[in-house]
Amino acid sequence: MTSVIKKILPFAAIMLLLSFFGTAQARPSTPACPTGQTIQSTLDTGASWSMCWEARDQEGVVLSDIRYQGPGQVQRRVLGEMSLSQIARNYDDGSAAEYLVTDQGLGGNNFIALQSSECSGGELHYASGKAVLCEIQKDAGFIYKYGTSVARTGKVLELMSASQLGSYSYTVQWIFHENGTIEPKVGLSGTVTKTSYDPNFAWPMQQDGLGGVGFVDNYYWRMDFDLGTSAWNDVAEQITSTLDVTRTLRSKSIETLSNETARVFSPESKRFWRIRDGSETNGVSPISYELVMLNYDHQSKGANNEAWLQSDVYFTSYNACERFAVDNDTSSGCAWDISQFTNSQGINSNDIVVWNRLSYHHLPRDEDDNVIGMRWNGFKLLPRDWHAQNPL
Ligand SMILES: [Ca+2]
Ligand SMILES: [Ca+2]
Ligand SMILES: [Ca+2]
Ligand SMILES: [Ca+2]
Repeated sequence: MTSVIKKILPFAAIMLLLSFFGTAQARPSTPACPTGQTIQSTLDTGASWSMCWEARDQEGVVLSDIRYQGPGQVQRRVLGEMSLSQIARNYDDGSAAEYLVTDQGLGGNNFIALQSSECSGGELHYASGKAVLCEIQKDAGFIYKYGTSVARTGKVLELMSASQLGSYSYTVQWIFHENGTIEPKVGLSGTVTKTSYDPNFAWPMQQDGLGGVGFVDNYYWRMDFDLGTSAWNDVAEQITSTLDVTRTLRSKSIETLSNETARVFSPESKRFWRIRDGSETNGVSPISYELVMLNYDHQSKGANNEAWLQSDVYFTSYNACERFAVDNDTSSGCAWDISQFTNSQGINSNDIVVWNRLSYHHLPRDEDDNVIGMRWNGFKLLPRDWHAQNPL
């Protein structure tokens, strides 16, 4: 190596660092949130999460500019915005459908004021003077464990709000793990008010045979993935691992979703989806997040051919007025439901929004008399190749 090159190399390295920090400056290390709306949490391993939160009348607590940083790693944005965008309820007795997020709203007066005892060790956040959000770290148990001597435990960041809609209540949680996993959850509780003596629809709860009428809630989460620096270069992929005719070989295939599409989960083909960045890598592979379906046991298409119940996951091109999966405001030129949002616009290397639906059939039982034990439904967003090796 000539002495000239030896002199140039450190200079080039400094310029590279300068350009890196120059980029980092344009993209601040913590989200630029309105005053008092920032959440910044560093967990046991040094992994950290930062984001903004906002209280809306309809969706309740909405999170935005969500960024994850593994210990000693680069901080990267994961999501531009994430919300529980609708709870569509159909009673078993054929009563008119209810759209709880838009009809009643999870926020405003329907927020349940949280007690400091419910957030002990954490921090309460306020909207219009009411404590509506608990930010807290909790023990998460093992991050990994093998052999007799290798184990690591850690914490999770848990954000929790709760809403009272008539006699029913919904507790909304967002759980952020040390390893970058995000876990959105919603818990149903409250009291059963819709009752009937008709055993076709109601499960008897009183001595005279009066019972609670069953219903199906369809929860829809809206996730505006904006991976890395650019929100405009994300790619959605469907991955399947399908058995051949001999049922001895399981072959992987990856399909890029070129246009907006609605898809159905398939345990048989191990179908799942991921959003990956169009350019940023972990040094080898593109950074991405995959959708892990949980609580799929009640998933159903509904009884009335509702277009918005025919698929499980929807991939759309970002459109600001597409806020609610069903019963969306059409006055601003947007469509009414996700099946209409999904109208074949191109999404390959674009600003993508993912909508996930989970059905839950609540058939009351005697133990729901006189308060419904919490029933949780949720799923996970799991980093895939976010790091070139386990960051913890
Ligand atoms: Ca009873
Ligand atoms: Ca991107
Ligand atoms: Ca569209
Ligand atoms: Ca996006």
